Amino acid sequence: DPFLTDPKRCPELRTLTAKPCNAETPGKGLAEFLTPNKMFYVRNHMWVPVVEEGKHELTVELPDGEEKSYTLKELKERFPTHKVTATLQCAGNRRKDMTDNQSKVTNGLQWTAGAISTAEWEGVKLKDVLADAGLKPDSLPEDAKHAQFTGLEAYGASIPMSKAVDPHGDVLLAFRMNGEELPRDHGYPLRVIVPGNVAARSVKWLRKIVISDEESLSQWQRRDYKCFGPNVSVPDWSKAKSIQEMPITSAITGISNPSLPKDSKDGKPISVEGYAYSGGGREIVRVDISTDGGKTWDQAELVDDQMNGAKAWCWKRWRYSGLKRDSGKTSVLVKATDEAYNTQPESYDAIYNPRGNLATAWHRVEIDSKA
Ligand code: MTE
Ligand code: MO
Repeated sequence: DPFLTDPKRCPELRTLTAKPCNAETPGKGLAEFLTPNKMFYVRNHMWVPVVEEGKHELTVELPDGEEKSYTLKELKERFPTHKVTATLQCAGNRRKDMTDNQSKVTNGLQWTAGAISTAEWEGVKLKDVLADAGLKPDSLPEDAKHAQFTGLEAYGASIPMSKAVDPHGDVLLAFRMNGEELPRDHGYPLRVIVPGNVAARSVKWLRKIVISDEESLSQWQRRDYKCFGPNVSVPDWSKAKSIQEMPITSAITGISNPSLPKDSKDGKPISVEGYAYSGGGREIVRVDISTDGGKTWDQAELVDDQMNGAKAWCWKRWRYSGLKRDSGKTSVLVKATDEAYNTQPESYDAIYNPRGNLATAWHRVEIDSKA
């Protein structure tokens, strides 16, 4: 049983599968800007590799076949370290919402809104290591189109070179998370962090980087993390682009009904909180809330947070206090807008896909008359 050596996990995580471990962040963890490491969602396709830090090496292979290897110690000593605050979100975050609202099967872990978390990552810049290995950003060879990453358990994925060497891209080879050593579940001793992109590209337990004219050949690059039209049930995988930058999404993570001040004739007080996130470093600029199923809208307050990085790689938490005017059963809705004025689709009708990826419709939580 290769899972026998997996680490112990925090009981507060909401476990979907134990072997491999897939567990989402509980509401308590989603309420904080930096997710505590022990409550950071875990998405493992296999077991957690057992690594001796002193023996771990990262190998970089260039298009001409030349290789260069680095020990952890060399990476830490030879390159400047940087801190980048970034949200990781699984392509399947909120998949259960798509399933429930379409009454159609989606194939994959039925995540609710907790396959997303935020941390301050510390490590060296991928672009610096690539330059040292011989890849100068101003004279990239023609066939240097993708940076492929391989983990110790054989998981793999890639990102386009433009992101890998972007001076404002903040791609890290990270060895620390929220001021602590990288936990085993999150890639100890070394992982890639690709801010703004789907978390599937942030390969854990990183052992090799290959610079290639092709994307990674792994199924996680060529199949699983792609999206198709709502009518397509048997996709031609080669026809769709792999998911990289994430689209905009938002979710309600808490609703409460303070009974003070006294309920007015206009309605019952209600407080709502949650997160909004957009990929590509696009900042969240507005969050709209409805407490009457979409008849009327108001804006939530965006919570200001401290972050490091060239762009807005993090979720924005928001909170709203208002009145629920409908006395009967209704729903609370949230939708967000980013700096490019991207917003979320109203329903899943037009974005359903059997893989259940990118479930970004307005988040809707039903509340009854007592709420
Ligand atoms: N890297 C390796 N080596 N193995 C994996 O299973 N899962 C990927 C990515 N990197 C994975 C991996 C996926 S799909 C996600 S969503 C994120 O890691 C999850 O990162 P986390 O477990 O630190 O939250
Ligand atoms: Mo994922």
